[in-house]
Amino acid sequence: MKQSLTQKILSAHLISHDTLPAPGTEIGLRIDQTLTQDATGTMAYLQFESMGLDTPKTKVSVSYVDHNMLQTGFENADDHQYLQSVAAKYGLFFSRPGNGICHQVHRERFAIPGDTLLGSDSHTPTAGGLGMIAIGAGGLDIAMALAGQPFWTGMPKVLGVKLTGKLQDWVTGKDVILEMLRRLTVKGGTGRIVEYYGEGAHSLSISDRFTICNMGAELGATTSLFPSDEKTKAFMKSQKRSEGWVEMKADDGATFDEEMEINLSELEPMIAQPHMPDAVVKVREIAGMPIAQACVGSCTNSSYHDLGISAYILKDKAIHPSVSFTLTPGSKQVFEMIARDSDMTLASLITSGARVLESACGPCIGMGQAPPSGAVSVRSFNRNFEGRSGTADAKVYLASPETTAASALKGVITDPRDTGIPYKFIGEMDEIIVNDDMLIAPIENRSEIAIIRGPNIKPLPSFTAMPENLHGKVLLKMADNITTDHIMPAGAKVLPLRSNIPAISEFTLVRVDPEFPARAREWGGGMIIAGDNYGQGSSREHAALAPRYLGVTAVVVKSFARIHLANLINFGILPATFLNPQDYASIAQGDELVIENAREQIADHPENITMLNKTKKLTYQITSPLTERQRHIILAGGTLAFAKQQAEKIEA
Ligand code: MIC
Ligand code: SF4
Repeated sequence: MKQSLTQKILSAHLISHDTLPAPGTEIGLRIDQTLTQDATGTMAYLQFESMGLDTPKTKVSVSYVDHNMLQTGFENADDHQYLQSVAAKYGLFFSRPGNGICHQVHRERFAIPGDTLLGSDSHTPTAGGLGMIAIGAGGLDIAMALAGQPFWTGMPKVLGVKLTGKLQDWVTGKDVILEMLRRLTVKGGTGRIVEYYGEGAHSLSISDRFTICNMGAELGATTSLFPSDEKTKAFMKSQKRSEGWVEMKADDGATFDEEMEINLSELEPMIAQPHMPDAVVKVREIAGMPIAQACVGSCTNSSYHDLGISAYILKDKAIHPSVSFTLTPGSKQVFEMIARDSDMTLASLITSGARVLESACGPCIGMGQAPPSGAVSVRSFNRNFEGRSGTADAKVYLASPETTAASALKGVITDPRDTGIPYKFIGEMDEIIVNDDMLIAPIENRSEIAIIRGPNIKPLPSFTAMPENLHGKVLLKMADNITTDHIMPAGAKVLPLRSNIPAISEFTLVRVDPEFPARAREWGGGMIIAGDNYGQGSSREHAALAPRYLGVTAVVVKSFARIHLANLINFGILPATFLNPQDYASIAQGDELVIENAREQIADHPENITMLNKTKKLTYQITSPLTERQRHIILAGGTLAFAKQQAEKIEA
């Protein structure tokens, strides 16, 4: 049978079945590599530690530090020390602060075509640009993969995207993924792996491929990937990793579950408007809008190409007086290359007045560089959720580095084709300085290594099993597209508390309702109601862990985003959707809800659970998308509790 590339890699890693089952069936995959970043890593390793193993079972596992880098107090630095000592103790690679953003460094130094990667960050699919199946997940799933457990997920549909034609000058991979978002929306990729193929796919530069796969996360896709071809080979050669290259592609004539086509020749520069990555229009439709800030960087667009083209646009010119322009090299490697190349890229950026930041997530996650009140900020990033920039009423637009730099130059949103600057192709460098001094490799003899736990590292909370009856009030009712940035905000104030659940839980849902944590405490926990695509965005398991800590027992919505759904199950919160979506309208905050014989209902018929609204005297049917395995997890009170139960059974 002719296979897609996705099917080839999935079948080679399938543990749960002999052959790939129908879409939707739960599958277990063998994981070759894992990555964590500091904001999710501390929890992942606290959980890994609690499993009592001494070495990871994966081929390669890397712990990065890139999110929590402001260090305005001891918290960030405590986390870094903890992570470095855990990596040393258990034999993981440790990427030191300053080495770069996890997804940029991982593609440079570790990604391998045909392998699987699981990362505790939703943009892990970036590595798909190299022909790898790379999936984002919660920290606990990473801990389980480190322990040699399979990664469980629904068998995705494969969406084949045939790319034809060739990009015009000034049009980029970012414009391709923005077009995908315009067509499919932030829900369009749910339950799917997006596989790009065709002549157009091979014509795209390697950095364009990474950008497209990175922002496939915004489509809600499980992951995205490109074939591994001559350009992949050249990239790996430049990284001195030629031995890892293999050609990988779909068989000629392979069919996909779903198909679509994009003619690259017809694309123009695109831009996503506030506050969703799918609110996409052509740049020319809104050109002329004054801006106060422009930022090039983030794991989407901080490659050598992205900085090089920004420098070229700004060469010998000053940034517009009303604009603050920040620029982040995605890794130490990129930083060094712009400092040493023959175009004097870094020097011309400094001349133009760019504010060059250290290699980290920075403004993308609200760690500094908040824009002025009500201002427009154009960013080459991947997310523009309300308030994420650190300024509640800022208006963030997402575009290519080309559009971002052109706008910084002109002071207004500008199509790069309208600057009058002649086009110049800037690719990745063939000759790269490869220096892994900031990557600490695992050592053999680790028994004497002690783990360092500063005061910011708090023990994991433990949770009890699901009670017989679930009974509680509706703590909050929300609309569609609630993001994990709503549920558990990031930014300079909250991010440092990622390894301190009691402290961070005080920020749960405050973006939607500042009274939420107090109410949850006063009412002794309760339930959450929301609309479609609940929990889209980040992989942060704190968006499940903190509500659980505050006593949330069930989340009933119209539909879920994939990673958040898995995180809820991992922490023993019952996730469910309305069998009759109209029922959503009849529930209000404060209503008293009861699921009688919850344990029995979940064990016997999770697809049809009866829930009573005692306040309105109504009965609802809700459905929980639980597999057999997940039912046991929910009943036990979460994945860790379940794993413990299993271990006790084996001992007994
Ligand atoms: C993000 O972009 O939202 C983050 C911060 O990288 C998150 C992870 C986190 O919340 O720590 C992600 O995308 O998973
Ligand atoms: Fe970091 Fe932003 Fe990428 Fe998340 S999206 S990993 S915060 S750069």
